[in-house]
Amino acid sequence: MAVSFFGDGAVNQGAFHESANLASIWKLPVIYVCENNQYAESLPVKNAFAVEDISRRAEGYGMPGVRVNGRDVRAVHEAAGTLIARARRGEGPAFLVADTYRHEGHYYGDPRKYQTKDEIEGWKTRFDPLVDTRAWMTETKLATVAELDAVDAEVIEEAKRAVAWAEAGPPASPISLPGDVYASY
Ligand SMILES: Cc1ncc(C[n+]2csc(CCOP(=O)(O)OP(=O)(O)O)c2C)c(N)n1
Ligand SMILES: [Mg+2]
Repeated sequence: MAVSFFGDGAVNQGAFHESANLASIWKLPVIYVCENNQYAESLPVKNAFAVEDISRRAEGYGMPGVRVNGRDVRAVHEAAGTLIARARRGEGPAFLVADTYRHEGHYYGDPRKYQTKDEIEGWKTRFDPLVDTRAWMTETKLATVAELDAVDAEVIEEAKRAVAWAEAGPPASPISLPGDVYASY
């Protein structure tokens, strides 16, 4: 299986359409996952798409298009599971659109003039995947608060170790930059 993640902005690039078409013709086991955070840099989705539901784009490539609440971990898991099983049966690729929202700027220091305060505050009251999943796991006794706190602490330590390791290493050579961009480089 190959799973490709990209934003709503990337869906309007030619590369997406060419890839989706070929993957469908060749029945490749690919899941295209669009994280629709409502903006491509500062361009609102409503100004960039002629369809309200981005997952409808899949129709043109003869593959299933599924729209899901991207802030509901269980809904995403279920939708992805169905599409992955289908692809593993050799039935070809699928397009999964996970609706979400951009809670931080596109870049550090982004003044975010393209979002209104009301919109930002409104989205804060909807699902929060981290908070909601945590609550669901503890309420259904899948994990205890202490176990989840331990996972959080472990991840923070791992990230700190990775940063320290990177900072202690030599600067990367510019010639190595395309190393993970081209398969045969
Ligand atoms: C091939 C290419 N074209 C244009 C850009 C300039 N660019 C950088 S981010 C961006 C918008 C991306 O939108 P989206 O995929 O929704 O990501 P988000 O802004 O939500 O992180 C564009 C057009 C780029 N980096 N690469
Ligand atoms: Mg986006």
